[in-house]
Amino acid sequence: MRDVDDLPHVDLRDPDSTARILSGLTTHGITLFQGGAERNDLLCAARSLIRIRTHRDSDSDGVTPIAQRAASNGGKTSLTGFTDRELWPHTEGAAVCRPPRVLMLACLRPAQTGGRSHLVDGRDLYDGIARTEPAMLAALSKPRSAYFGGGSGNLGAIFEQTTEGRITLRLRLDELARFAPMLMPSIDRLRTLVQQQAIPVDLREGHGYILLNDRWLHGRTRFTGNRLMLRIIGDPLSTHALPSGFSPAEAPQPAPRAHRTSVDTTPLPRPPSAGGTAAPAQRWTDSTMPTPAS
Ligand SMILES: O=C(O)CCC(=O)C(=O)O
Repeated sequence: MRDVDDLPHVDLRDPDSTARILSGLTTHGITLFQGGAERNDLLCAARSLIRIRTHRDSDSDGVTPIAQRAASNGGKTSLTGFTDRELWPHTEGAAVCRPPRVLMLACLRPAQTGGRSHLVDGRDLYDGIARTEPAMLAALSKPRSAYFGGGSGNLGAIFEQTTEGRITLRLRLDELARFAPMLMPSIDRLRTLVQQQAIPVDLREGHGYILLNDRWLHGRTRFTGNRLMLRIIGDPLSTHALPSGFSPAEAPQPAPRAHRTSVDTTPLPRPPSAGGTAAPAQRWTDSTMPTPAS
């Protein structure tokens, strides 16, 4: 497994930091940074790279403070970010049609205990599965097999191929995810792989990461203390021409016939909000969940 020292690092105060972040995003899909203890420094760095998206939970400049909020513990999964609870590695905005392509997270105040970031490279995940478990890869790439969100979520596949032949990853493994019956045998295995491949990172004050959200998953462990992170999401400026997702080590292979016939390939039925009536593959809780922004 890779560790944090294998990933590109940059200091936001360096004059060539934008170029170095871009280089890290191009080669690794991620760059870790330091020197980002001020909100304005983060905004400045973000604006040189992306068009910032504002959303339900952000301030008007697009920055979202991630801290425990007194009113955020009503059990709503889409608000778990604003508690002290663990967040499993996930894609930001997995439930929306076009998740933000880039996510930036900076630590303004570390936790007293815990709150460690967990980062998972979707390319390593994909390549590992492709090498050893092609039937599972075929299942995870099946159109209309994974639904993320509450009443109005997104129906697609965990791994999707782009028109350029690259692969994008979209995943969350909490109560706002449900999967076609054919995927269920693969989901426990996938959960194990995500856990095994998570790179732990202890972000100190002013440290953070910027990553391609259609390649990397991000999460954190539970924590104590007055932890404060700032999150910015958006899409690469067109001048940077950052392609979606990642190139797999090998072109996607069809699953061996014996495996292909052994799985139920029924696609996920339409979600109830879209008029479907079939039973969910996993506990369906949208009656208690608003449309999530994260
Ligand atoms: O608190 C963190 O470190 C990550 C927050 C997060 O994953 C989110 O808000 O989606």
